[in-house]
Amino acid sequence: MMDYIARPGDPIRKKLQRICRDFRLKGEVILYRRIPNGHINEAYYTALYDGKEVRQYLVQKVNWFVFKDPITMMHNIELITQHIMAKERTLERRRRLHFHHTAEGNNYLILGEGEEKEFWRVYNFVENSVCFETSEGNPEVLRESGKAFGKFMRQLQDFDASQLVESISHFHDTAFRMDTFFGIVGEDPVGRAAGVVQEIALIRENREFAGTLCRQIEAGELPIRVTHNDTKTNNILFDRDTLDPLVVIDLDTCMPGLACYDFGDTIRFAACTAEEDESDTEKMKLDLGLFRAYAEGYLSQTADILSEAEIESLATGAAVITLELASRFLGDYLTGDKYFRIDYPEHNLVRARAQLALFRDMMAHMEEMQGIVQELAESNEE
Ligand code: GN1
Ligand code: MG
Repeated sequence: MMDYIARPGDPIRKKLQRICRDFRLKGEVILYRRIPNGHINEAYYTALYDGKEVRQYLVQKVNWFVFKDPITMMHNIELITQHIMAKERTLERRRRLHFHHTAEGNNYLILGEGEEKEFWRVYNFVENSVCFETSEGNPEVLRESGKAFGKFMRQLQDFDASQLVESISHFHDTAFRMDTFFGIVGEDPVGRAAGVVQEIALIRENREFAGTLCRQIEAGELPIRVTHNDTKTNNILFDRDTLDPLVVIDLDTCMPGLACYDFGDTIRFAACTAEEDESDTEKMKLDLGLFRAYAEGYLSQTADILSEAEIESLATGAAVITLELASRFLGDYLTGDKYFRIDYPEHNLVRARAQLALFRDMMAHMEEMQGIVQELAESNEE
């Protein structure tokens, strides 16, 4: 990763300096670095020096196209972080998310006007931490991630969900996502549908299955909880030396949802044999050893609070969310790549194909996944 020694005339440095000043942070920007993780927002590690001390921050531009009402979203985040803090009063600084405030008392800053408007926020940079873009085949990473996301949901058990406004409506409403996807296919706005007939057909064949969890919500079988909704392993910061999970980050989509989507999204992202955007779909498989490790960690924190139906839904959640994301990536490809940041022209298509390959493999191993979850849930009861 590149460090940029911040030079006085550099426009990014200038902007970061201005933002830091508005957040009442002392010192000059001496170093910054673009953080490459995430497909939506834009983040910079930023170091300030005030003549005595170097202080480090995370300065982030929120994607206004994706988050239509970021002020309300920041209010959600404030409530959530306060709730966690109130429970864990002795939490050391590295284990917390702390957002800075402007002189007006806002945890955000709006720069520019009209089409040029930008939404910025600043929070603490967690020193000596790492996040994982894949599990690197290491079951410990999965086990610890399971504990961290399980604990996160546990901490929000008694949080009044009615206080939260959905930052993106229908975010994990898979039936709605399917309707949206087939709407895009019908319109075919940039003329790409003819090139992805097989992928569309595979999603169509599984459209009924995709609605499974939505039907269970409607039937009152699955409770709505406050969930994270974006549980990739890169949304946990780990201690670089001990691999102890320090803090769950990226709370932008924290809102009412299903436990099994949170469970399933880490499985999708990290309990597999290749990265989210692997171009060789043969390499994209579910790894049942990693699945077990995550389920162990997750259930160690949640087995006593999840209902039987929720426990049964965990493996289904992995397959449903993988199919849902495949439809989102492919939908974005068919729309001309407006939502997810891409590194090359067919990136969203490659991502969609990788997710579809993983989905198929998950369906082929559904019974094994379910068996592992049941076995672990029972052993947690003992
Ligand atoms: C996006 O921004 P990032 O990378 O944490 C997306 C998630 C997807 C994920 C796929 C707000 O998350 O829903 O699962 O990409 N976030 C939003 O990697 O759409
Ligand atoms: Mg993220």
